[in-house]
Amino acid sequence: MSGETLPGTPGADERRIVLHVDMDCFYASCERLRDPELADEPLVVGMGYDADETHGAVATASYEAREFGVESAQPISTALELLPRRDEERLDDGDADAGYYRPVDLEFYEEIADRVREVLHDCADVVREVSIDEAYLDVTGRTSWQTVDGDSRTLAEGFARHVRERIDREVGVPASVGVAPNMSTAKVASDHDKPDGLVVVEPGEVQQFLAPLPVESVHGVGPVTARELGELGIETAGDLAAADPTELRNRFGERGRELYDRARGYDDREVTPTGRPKSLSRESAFVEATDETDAKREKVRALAADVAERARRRGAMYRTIGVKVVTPPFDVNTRARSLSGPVDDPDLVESVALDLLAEFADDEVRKLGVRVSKLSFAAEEQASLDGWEGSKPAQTSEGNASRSDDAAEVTETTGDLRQWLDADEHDDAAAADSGPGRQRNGQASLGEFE
Ligand code: TTP
Ligand code: MG
Repeated sequence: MSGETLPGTPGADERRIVLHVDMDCFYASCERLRDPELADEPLVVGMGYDADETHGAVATASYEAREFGVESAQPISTALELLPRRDEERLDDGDADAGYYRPVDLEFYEEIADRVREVLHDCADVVREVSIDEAYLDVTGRTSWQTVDGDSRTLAEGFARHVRERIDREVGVPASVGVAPNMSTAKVASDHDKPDGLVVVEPGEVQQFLAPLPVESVHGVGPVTARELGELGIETAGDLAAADPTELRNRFGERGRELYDRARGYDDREVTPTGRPKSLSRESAFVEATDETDAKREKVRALAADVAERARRRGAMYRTIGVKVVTPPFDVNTRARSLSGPVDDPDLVESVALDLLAEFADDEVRKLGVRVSKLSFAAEEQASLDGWEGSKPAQTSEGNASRSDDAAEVTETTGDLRQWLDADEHDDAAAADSGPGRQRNGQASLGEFE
């Protein structure tokens, strides 16, 4: 089937089913996963924070801690004034007005995020990951806007509930999900009833849903824009939808028009899959520099197996295998070997990496890394035969860096990450959608969030 849209069919977007999944207080939920004692407690996760100290800033706070006024990007010292730190040494410290504080452990959160991604990819044909805890799914081919007899709820709602439950069951962290016929409305919907929310906006209800919401709810409107809009008497999404688009464009440029469209619930962006990495790498440091051959070889073996496994999971073949060897004080040596054609061969990754390591057999080593590059990907899944799917452009492009892969790069990495990443050939195409303030390693930077 060609799957073409019939001529004159209004708004193909009306039929689309887009899910936006955003994990609830994500870093805090990860901390709770490994320490169930933190469940239901006020919990603050601090960036640049060390146990018992007062420096750093809030990365996130559990919903219980938010009740005290603690919020992202606040200095830890301010959070401590609002919510004193619980004395965890004292077993009887049952002070209801005290909270737990934990430092950010991005490596662990990335592992959890990877497991969530696996569920999402299993649930949808197209997944666009936009940050460590957020993704859009196009599930048009998997469910429908229809209702079943005797139930006013759509099949899409049941599907979204199933996605949320799978994340909870298989990973153990809570998510909020928004369902709508387009991306920007799905995003607003996922945020509408956090935490543990499920908000479904059916095609005929988009404008009605958006209209009463404060204008800050429109995706892309931060506090600064909201203030400027307020000066024009625009307080709600409905006000924005009713405003004069020419005036908005004069005041805010092209963005004004875009925000106007979003407030009206018009957004024809396709959910495009997160781009592909150009290389995959993993590295790991020794606790202390070592010249022991066995220790070095053992680490390289583990890294090689890990990288090869990730490549296989992503359907990637590689033509170049490389190692990175960091010797004291901080000398970074990279060596690589190219093959005659692309392979998916974990044994070869190991043997080539060990071979390249041999040059450093007598050297003291601080850190080791393994990388596969010159990646190519097997053909994409065939378009499904249900007609609508087939109308989408084939997704066969290669070469965009993905946030998820950047994130994955970080997983086993400490210290001089940049050098290895810089050596990797990433492009930034996918990063443009990652939202303000999100650095490409999945950790948000402070002060940049609108
Ligand atoms: P968010 O999804 O914005 O926040 P959240 O998941 O903590 O809470 P919510 O339930 O409202 O979605 O960001 C995801 C993670 O990114 C968050 O857990 C920690 C990190 N982050 C920062 O490090 N700094 C910040 O300023 C923000 C907003 C987030
Ligand atoms: Mg979140």
